[in-house]
Amino acid sequence: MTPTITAFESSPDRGRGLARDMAVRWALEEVGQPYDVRLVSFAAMKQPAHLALQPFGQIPTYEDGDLALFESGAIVLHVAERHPGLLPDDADARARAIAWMFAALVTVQQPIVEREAFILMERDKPWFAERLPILDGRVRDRLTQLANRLGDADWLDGAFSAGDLLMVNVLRRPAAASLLGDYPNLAAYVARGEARPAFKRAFEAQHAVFAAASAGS
Ligand SMILES: N[C@@H](CCC(=O)N[C@@H](CS)C(=O)NCC(=O)O)C(=O)O
Repeated sequence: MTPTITAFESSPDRGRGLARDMAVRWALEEVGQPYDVRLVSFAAMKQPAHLALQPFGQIPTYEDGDLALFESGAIVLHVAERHPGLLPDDADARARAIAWMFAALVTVQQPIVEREAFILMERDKPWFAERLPILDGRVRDRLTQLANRLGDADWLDGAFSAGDLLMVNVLRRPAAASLLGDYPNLAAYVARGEARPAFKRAFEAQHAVFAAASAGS
């Protein structure tokens, strides 16, 4: 069966490939699994039909036969477990790749998303100028630690894995990307991820939704 994922009908990122269906699209492209996309509006995401698939009223979701999944990381893991290419065969290496998936979505993404939300929601607050360097510092701590671990390797632990896919995707978020100039090996790591043909296909597919919506509006 061809799985169906959900994505924004009208993405607030204006086609920059930042919405989290990007990770799912990229994983499906990496393993060569075709997929359908159901576009949803913000209003539809909060309706019972979508909430039955995604209890928090968000995208992406993934449906394949009787299986319905939410959480981009869980979907990427599911895809990686069922197709060769995104997780090593060796059991220990596989466990380490999965650890990097968690590291990306929890340890690294958390301060990045916090900085992002702060800039978006609190820019006009009197405490903005004082607090921003604190949140910058938290992102920089993680980027420094990650840069030290990556060193001059191409990927985090041997061959490209679902851990790299999620990590690159997290580092593409503007709150991290804007600081990457100070971390040349991380900037090169993200560029390597974005140069993968599967990434490009996923990006173009997501961008096409934005382009079509813009042409129609
Ligand atoms: N942890 C979730 C986060 C999903 C998420 O934040 N989705 C955003 C788009 S990137 C969304 O649907 N936002 C709309 C909303 O929360 O109302 C995942 O990784 O799937």
